[in-house]
Amino acid sequence: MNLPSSPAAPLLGRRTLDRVPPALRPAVDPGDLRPRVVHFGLGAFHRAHQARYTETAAARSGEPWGTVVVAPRSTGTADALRSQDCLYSITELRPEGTVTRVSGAIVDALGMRPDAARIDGLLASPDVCVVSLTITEKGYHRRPDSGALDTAAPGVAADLAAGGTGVLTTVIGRVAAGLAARMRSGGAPVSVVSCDNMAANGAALGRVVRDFVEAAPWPDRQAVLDWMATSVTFPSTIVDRIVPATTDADRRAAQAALGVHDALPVVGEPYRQWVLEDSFAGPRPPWQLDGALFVPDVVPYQLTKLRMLNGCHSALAYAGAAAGCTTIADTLATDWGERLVRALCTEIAPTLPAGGPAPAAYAEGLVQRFRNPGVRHLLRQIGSDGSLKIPERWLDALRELRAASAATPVLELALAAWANATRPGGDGGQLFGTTDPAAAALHRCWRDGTGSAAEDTVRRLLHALGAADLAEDNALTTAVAARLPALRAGRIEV
Ligand code: CS2
Repeated sequence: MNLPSSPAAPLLGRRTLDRVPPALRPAVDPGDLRPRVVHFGLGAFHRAHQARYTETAAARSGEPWGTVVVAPRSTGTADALRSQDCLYSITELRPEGTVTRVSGAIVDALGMRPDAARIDGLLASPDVCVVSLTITEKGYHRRPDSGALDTAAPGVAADLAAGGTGVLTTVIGRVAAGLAARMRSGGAPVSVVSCDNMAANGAALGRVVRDFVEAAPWPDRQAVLDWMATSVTFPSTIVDRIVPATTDADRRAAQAALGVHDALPVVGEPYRQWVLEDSFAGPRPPWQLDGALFVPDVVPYQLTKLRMLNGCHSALAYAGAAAGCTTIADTLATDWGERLVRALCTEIAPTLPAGGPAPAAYAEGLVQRFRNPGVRHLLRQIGSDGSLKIPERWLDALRELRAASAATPVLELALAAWANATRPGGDGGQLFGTTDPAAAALHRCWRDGTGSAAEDTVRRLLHALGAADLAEDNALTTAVAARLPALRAGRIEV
């Protein structure tokens, strides 16, 4: 039975903190912190990852690094967080049991639309020197072919039509407007840090923010661009921690550990890592005090993580769905799961630049992390937004390998598993319950067109991903199509 935890217990907050066992209380008193970091996206991942690093950095340095979190769309989580004085718990899901602790990293929680003026004020304040983002791949509104800002995307077009000021709907518009406000009020340097799973995520973010400024009807937009060139950096980063969606069982367990009711607990695996490009424009939290790594070039780490961890995640998500599994741990318990992880890692290893983690040891680590029975990471969660994730995770590696005439059987299997999962389900959604902003276009790939052969469908699907080059690779589309019957029958042949 999945009963929610009892809201009748006193709510977590500053006044009830004395009921929480001392060892589980925050490492810092949020009252001692100041707003110095503004973070867009207050999902579980930020709260379990960057917020954790920032809290430790503040605690160990004694510097007042507090984070103001901004909810881009709904204000429900921000309101709920504020009603707990921005305190929430993090539970580490260790194979042998759980460890829960309250985090005090967050000093305020705002809604992007209702609090637009406050956010601009914060972004303009010289006290704030880091702006970070976890808004998922779709929050960047990049054109799949060029990576430029898609100014025709409805949210972006609406923000530009609104003059790029006031209440905006996209984070990219809000960040651009905030940077303009910062330049106009003194222009203290600032670092804007993407924490989303994209190759060269710093450059990708810098590009769309600059594109927004260029398209905005501001008379001083050229001055904003010139100032950005000298005073704003967009360091690339690799964030890593497996953070499954919180369940009612997690909420009950957090309440049992804390003795108070936490409406917003997060859970995550014990492992966490953060690698950052050492190119900050001004002061930043000393995240290295919590193990973050600052390096001159993040590319080897970034591609290893994207192609190995995230690449395997997506492959397991779609293959696992075909085989009737629910979680990543379920797939690792099959007779093909571990083989798929190891084979995909071996296949893509030659595409990884030197200087990152050793591929074989990394693959071994993945098998251990994915096996963790305490982590209920739903394949549905990982499989969602595939049209935006797959190009980052698989397609560049596939291009490189095919250009070198290397065999790519595992990436072909992965692509076929994704294709299989894009079939329309009975309820009009995607077959296995995943969601995708391109779902309607993907469904059409199964219906439209002149040819009915599976190769044609695969070709159309690759076009829908913006991969026209791969769509024209007949050997690839034939190999992918040949995998579909087994997948339809729930057989994973690695
Ligand atoms: C996952 C990631 O949902 C997904 O697509 O692959 O969220 C993954 O768990 C994290 O990147 C791990 O750091």
